[in-house]
Amino acid sequence: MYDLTVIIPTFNEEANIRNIVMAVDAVFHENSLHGQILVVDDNSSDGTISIVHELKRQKENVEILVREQDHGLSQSVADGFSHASSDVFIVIDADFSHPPVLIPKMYEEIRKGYDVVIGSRYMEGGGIGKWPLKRRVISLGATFLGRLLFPDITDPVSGFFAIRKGVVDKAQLKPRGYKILLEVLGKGTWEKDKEIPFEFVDREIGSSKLKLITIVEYMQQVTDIALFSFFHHESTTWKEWKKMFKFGLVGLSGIFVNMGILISLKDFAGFSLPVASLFAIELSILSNFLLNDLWTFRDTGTHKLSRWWHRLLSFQVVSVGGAIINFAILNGLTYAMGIDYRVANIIGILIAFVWNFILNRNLTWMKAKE
Ligand SMILES: Nc1nc2c(ncn2[C@@H]2O[C@H](COP(=O)(O)OP(=O)(O)OP(=O)(O)O)[C@@H](O)[C@H]2O)c(=O)[nH]1
Ligand SMILES: [Mg+2]
Repeated sequence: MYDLTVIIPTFNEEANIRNIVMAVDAVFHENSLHGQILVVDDNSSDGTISIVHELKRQKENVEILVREQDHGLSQSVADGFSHASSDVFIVIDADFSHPPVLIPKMYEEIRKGYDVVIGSRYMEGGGIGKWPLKRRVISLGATFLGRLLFPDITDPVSGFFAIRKGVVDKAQLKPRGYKILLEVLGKGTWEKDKEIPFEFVDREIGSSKLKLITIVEYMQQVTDIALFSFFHHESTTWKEWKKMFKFGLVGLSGIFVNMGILISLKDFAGFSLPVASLFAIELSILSNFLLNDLWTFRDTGTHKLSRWWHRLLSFQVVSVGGAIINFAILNGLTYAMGIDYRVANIIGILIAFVWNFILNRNLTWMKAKE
């Protein structure tokens, strides 16, 4: 049994593979680590596989897994997890983008009790070097989406990370695309994470395999993890996302209440449109309040701290503010910027929604003080 396994996914890396294996092995020696090197190759057509076989003859801690089906970086890393002979896995690119000298530090943090240790390009001290604009934008977009899921992690899509075996051994990973770390964070079992800054180094040799399809796959992955987390995760972040979702459902129900009352009062009770509409708006605000009070924010403990009519008053004021925002954005975008009024209204509704949620969350149903 080894102390740790360094997993190196490869696809046509004949120009780098020898050097990276040697560099990782040298780091093991310098730090007296009993480490395994597991190359997971997607049946490269160049000399990668034969070079690793040659290295394997010289070093008993080198292993190779050649995959012939289900080509893909994330799938390869996930296969690496199940073939590793240790309880700590560190994933590193073959092209020297990730500095092998950080391996002992990552291992040490795992030993200290962290479940996941991430090499971060986006925290202080980290960096992405001289990436062209397009790559920067794609990477920032991907990181931004990832951070919605894991707001405390600066680089949830890093390709350089260490995990304890227990994080993934029972996880139902659905690996695809490039961002295996996000899948591990989303589906794995872990509590403590730590990030270590590093400067991403652009590959000097060999070619990049990033394709546009990876962006589409990534969107699917984010959606999938979001759904999974919604039902399985009980962290503070996810509780807030759930509240926002419920708040949105209540908002939708309000549209039906509003329409129902408007139609009944106008067409059946003979009220004039302005009067019917005022009643419809006010009654939908009241029904939204009731549902949010009894359902969305039931678990906040606010009920013990404030009177119901204080909450109602606060909700009422915030809702009027939201309506004004909606009104101003709809008219502003339509008249001042010439944007289609339907698009303008959707933007107005979304911004008013965020306003309503944030203010009601923090004023009407403020978190109970612990
Ligand atoms: N097994 C396997 N490894 C892959 C695959 N695609 C990429 N890799 C490896 O994963 C690591 C990262 O891939 P890169 O092509 O360097 O991706 P990148 O860092 O985003 O792009 P560049 O550095 O610009 O090439 C490298 O070690 C690749 O050899 C794949 O489909 N299967
Ligand atoms: Mg690379």
